[in-house]
Amino acid sequence: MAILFHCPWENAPLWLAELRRADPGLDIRIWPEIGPPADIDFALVWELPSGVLKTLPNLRCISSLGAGIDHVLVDPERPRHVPVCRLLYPEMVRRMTEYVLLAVLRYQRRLDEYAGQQRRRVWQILPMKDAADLRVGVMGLGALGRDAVEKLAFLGYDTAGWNRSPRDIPGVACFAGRAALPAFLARTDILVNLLPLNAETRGIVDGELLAALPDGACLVNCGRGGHVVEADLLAALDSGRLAGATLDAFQPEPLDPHHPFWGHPRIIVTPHVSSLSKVPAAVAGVLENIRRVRAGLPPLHVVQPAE
Ligand code: OXD
Repeated sequence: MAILFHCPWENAPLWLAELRRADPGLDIRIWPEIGPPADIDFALVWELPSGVLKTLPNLRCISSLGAGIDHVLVDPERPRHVPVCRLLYPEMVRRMTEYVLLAVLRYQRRLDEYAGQQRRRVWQILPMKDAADLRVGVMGLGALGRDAVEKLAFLGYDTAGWNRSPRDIPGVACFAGRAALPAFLARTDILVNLLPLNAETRGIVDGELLAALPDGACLVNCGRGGHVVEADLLAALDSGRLAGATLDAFQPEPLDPHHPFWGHPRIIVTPHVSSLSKVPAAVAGVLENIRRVRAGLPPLHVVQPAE
């Protein structure tokens, strides 16, 4: 029994060291040097090239190295009977919520405008809105979206959430399904995207969606670059309809050095750090799933893809 490991990130050595520290007995095979494919029962991967998973006859679980599994679902030959799970641990949720709160507070308290004033040595007090007067909408009410919207509600924002299937979150106006999207958008001054990327949600942040937001709205994208139609976003910002965008996910990553997002005065770019992995906590979850799968139990945090 062996683990197939594929991590294209620069912190791959840290993941390996932590896996080996946490369980020195693990047989980890780093793709492409995986030895006999029949040895592999667990795949721990990010962007494993398509076609590899189907060559593993004894595979019992595919675990993403992060919150999203879209990079697994793009493999058309992925064995459909093998469960796909994501990572989910308290620090991941907390880190994402911190990022969302930071972005929302930054818009509410007009920090970027004050930074601009500071550069020009201007002392000028700008009007501000109370949290209760700011309508924040979170798209995607999974574990991350739910925590973020709950904390926003706790801070007093006028919160709403939109999800594929219905959710009930105290203090949050919940909208479900495509038909409810326009009503959700119409009452959203700051739109936070935490949707999973799949065939239904790819390109969802397009000109039509942005036009359905009130004038002067802002976007916070912590989902995937593939959710956003970039030309439509730039057009909405350039026309002034959209006041700002905080973007943490791009397609492809890293963002090309010549990409117009970098230098745009109304865009904040961060390098996919909204919920940066806390490797020891992540590894503890992975080991738990390896143990479960090897004991014949279903892994935790299995995702049923909406393909
Ligand atoms: C992700 C992550 O899935 O960072 O994007 O975990």
